[in-house]
Amino acid sequence: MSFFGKIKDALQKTKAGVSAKMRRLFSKNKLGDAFYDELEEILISSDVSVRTAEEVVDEVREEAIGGKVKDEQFVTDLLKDILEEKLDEAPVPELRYPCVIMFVGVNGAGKTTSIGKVANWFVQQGKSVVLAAADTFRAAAIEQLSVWADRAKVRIIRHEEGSDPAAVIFDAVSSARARGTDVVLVDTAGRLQVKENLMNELKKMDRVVTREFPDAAFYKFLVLDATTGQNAFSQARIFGETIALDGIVLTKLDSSAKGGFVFSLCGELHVPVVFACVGEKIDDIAPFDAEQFVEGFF
Ligand SMILES: Nc1nc2c(ncn2[C@@H]2O[C@H](COP(=O)(O)OP(=O)(O)OP(=O)(O)O)[C@@H](O)[C@H]2O)c(=O)[nH]1
Ligand SMILES: [Mg+2]
Repeated sequence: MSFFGKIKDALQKTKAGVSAKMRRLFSKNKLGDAFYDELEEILISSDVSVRTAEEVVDEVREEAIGGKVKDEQFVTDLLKDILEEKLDEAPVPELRYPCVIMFVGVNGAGKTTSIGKVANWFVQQGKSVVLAAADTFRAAAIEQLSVWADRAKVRIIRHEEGSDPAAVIFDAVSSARARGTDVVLVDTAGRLQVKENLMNELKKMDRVVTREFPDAAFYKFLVLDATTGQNAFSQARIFGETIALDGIVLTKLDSSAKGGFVFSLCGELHVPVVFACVGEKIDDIAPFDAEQFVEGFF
């Protein structure tokens, strides 16, 4: 199946849900307060945040006041446009090279797996890549990343389990600078947003890159498990308070995610989704496509 097919498939459950609910909404309501309340409910039940759902419904209401809203198809198209505009509020940055991309996120979000896929994607774009195994918390994490380095056929910089992650990053960026490597992908240990010491460790890693490789563009991507719904949105908000986030990698879209929180990520936090992942294999990844995502959502 093509990647687009997989995304569509992945969001199919939501699609079925949203369109069926929209049909019901139209069959029993005329435009009015009850209609708009229920429309808001439909969005919220698809993991759109309350604030974004309110904004979206207000926009539909404004169009309706002008007497322009006619039928179900019209409202659906209007909603698609409004939601796509939300995604456009956080445009994906044009990547500059050389660059360092640090992947952060809570435990099990899919950081290590995504790095393997992203490494392979960059190789396919003709870029040279090195991985930094800065999740030194457990030996298994270093081994796991090494397996992905082999699969993607890229270099990896690794230290002993328990060593300082900042030292791994230091070595990786020094090596990249010396060899003229295009992309450094940094794996980090999963951390809960509430653990202050772990969040401080992220800040330290952040400083090492800025200091040791000032010529490189430096991006921080938050990896979010799409199946966690609105919780993913609050993770983004809290991580964003510790380090400036440049992008989101959305994982597990194959596992019945509703995906509505993505509109809030872009519309409220202004952090773009850069990559979308739909499985555990190396090519189960593609750059995020706003239009396609919105189509899949309905
Ligand atoms: N179905 C599915 N599974 C995924 C996807 N991405 C990652 N996984 C799985 O999710 C689990 C966790 O992935 P990891 O890459 O180890 O996650 P992590 O964020 O590095 O985890 P920690 O290092 O423990 O914090 C693994 O079993 C992956 O195979 C995806 O897009 N789809
Ligand atoms: Mg990991």
